[in-house]
Amino acid sequence: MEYTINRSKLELIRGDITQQETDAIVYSANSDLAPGGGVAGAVHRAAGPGLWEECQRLNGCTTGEAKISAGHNLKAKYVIHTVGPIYGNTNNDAMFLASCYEQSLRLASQYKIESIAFPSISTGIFGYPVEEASEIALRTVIGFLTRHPEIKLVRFVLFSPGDYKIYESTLQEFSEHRPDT
Ligand code: AR6
Repeated sequence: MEYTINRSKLELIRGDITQQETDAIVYSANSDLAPGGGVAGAVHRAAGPGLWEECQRLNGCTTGEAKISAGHNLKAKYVIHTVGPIYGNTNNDAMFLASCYEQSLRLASQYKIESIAFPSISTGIFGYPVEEASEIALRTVIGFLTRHPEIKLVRFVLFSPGDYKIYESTLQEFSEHRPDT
């Protein structure tokens, strides 16, 4: 599914984030940026050991923050590492989750990245309900693209068909209620 914001494109696909040819890919990291399970493990495996070597010089990452590194063996030139909230740990889950997307996009803009792919942050091991998370993710990205035309493409890469459907229906709802239509 596609949604346009001025001249930028927001895209939803089913797939594997490690295979994306966007300028940057984002993944949900732990605070040490160490290879873990889930999407973090997949990204570190595909990027090779050089990614973990570089990560050890980045001074970790706090919840809601984002760091950037090279893409190493990935097709993407950059990897953006962001730490999502563990659902239910604080009263500010939504704020931290929005911050992950916002901080990642700010880094993209600083590094002149024009295309970027995101997984569904916090909705695996960290337990964030996908419906709620999809609203926050899509709203934050649409808001950013409205203000930052220099980012040409944001792609959400959903791993499971169920997650894809949920993101699709959230985006469908947003497009039915967009102010300019
Ligand atoms: N491509 C796209 N999405 C993927 C892929 C992939 N290759 N693999 C999994 N997903 P999770 P979290 C989806 O658990 O909840 C790690 O150990 C997955 O289906 O990876 O943010 C980190 O080190 C789910 O929808 O991340 C952290 O400690 C989504 O990615 C912690 O887990 C996120 O699932 C982060 O937990």
